[in-house]
Amino acid sequence: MKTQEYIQLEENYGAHNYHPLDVVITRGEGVWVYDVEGNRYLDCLSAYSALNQGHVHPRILQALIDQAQKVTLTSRAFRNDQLPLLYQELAALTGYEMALPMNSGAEAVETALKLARKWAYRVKGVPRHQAEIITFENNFHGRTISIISFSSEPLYKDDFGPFTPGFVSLPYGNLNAVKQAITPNTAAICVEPIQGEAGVIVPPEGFLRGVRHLADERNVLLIADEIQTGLGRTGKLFACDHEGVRPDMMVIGKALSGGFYPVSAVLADKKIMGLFQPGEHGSTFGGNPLGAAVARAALRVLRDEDLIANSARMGEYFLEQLAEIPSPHVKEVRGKGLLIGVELKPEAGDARRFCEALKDRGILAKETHQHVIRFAPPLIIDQETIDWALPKIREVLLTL
Ligand code: IF1
Repeated sequence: MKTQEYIQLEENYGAHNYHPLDVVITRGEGVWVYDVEGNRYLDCLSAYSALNQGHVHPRILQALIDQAQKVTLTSRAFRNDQLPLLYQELAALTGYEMALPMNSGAEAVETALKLARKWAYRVKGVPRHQAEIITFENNFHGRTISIISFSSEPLYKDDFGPFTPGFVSLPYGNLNAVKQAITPNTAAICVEPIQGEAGVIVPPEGFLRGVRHLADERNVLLIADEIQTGLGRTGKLFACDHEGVRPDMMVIGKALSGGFYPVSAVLADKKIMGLFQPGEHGSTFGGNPLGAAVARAALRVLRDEDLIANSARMGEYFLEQLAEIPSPHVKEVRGKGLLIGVELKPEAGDARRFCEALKDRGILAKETHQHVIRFAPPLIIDQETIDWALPKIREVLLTL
């Protein structure tokens, strides 16, 4: 079948909850993907940072195959021989004493919010069901009704009320607003260390440290959503590491499985994670041996191939080169590591047309919020590949 035939099927039978580029991918390998007509594209989205290790990484694929031939799912009613090892390896890698495994990022965020509320009632002494959680405008933490209840994006929220109460939304990066908003009922502050979906918004230097200090001072938990920014994406293991901040709860997902299988987790020390009692929380697939084996391999690849350092090096180079393009359309180039946003001036029109032009030149990137083109290739990318892409990106930014 040809591209248009696949598109027609998708349009006829699939919900239209996305507006994808008209490229039908049939194969992926490393930083490259191939469409049904055999065209090759550089993947500059990495499935929103789930593919830090690149497409179909052979070591993770082998771990998937090996485990799939043994046992894939035991439920948590019984135990399996992969989850304990993932726990141990996550603790060794991140320094958190415990983990709770889920599947999607949203499920892990919901888990963290539930745990923060429980901590508020059982430890801090907040009156039951009056816990408040501080979040930030233009956040993105997932698509569940509780999470979109504190979204500031009408598109994600407006038709889906009534909303879950107990959330306070503040201007991102505004430390004084946080200071003013904390009350005796504040359980936690939930923050993306860099706002990915909002357009790769990097907060002012010191913001995360300031939030950490306020949380300590006012007996409030700090939850960092590193589902997109974590596991090497910004040139450090976690984006919080750029400011030396250690959240009370770290939420991870996406690249935790190298794009092979939905695996997410909440990381915390025992004094917080130990609050969960048997039966209070869970999920059918959460902690399954197949996902655990895949996640173990994905973390091994991150370490063994030194992808965090490569992300820092290649990200610095890529951002520097993009910033030097004298495009009349570009307002700002920003980011950390290989999480880069090119913000266009409003008069440049919709960033989508730039992404369409990039696609025609063999580069797949995604616009976010109309004016920002996100460049987030797999962390395995090398300078030669970046140098292959730059003239094409330059041509689009200079000639459109
Ligand atoms: C979509 C956005 C990115 C995330 C952070 C939690 C989640 C995500 C920081 C939830 C997921 C994905 C979801 C996907 C597109 C993509 C996205 F555009 F939606 F916002 F990356 F920026 N925290 N982000 O980025 O994880 O439940 O999806 O596993 O929903 O369109 P999930």
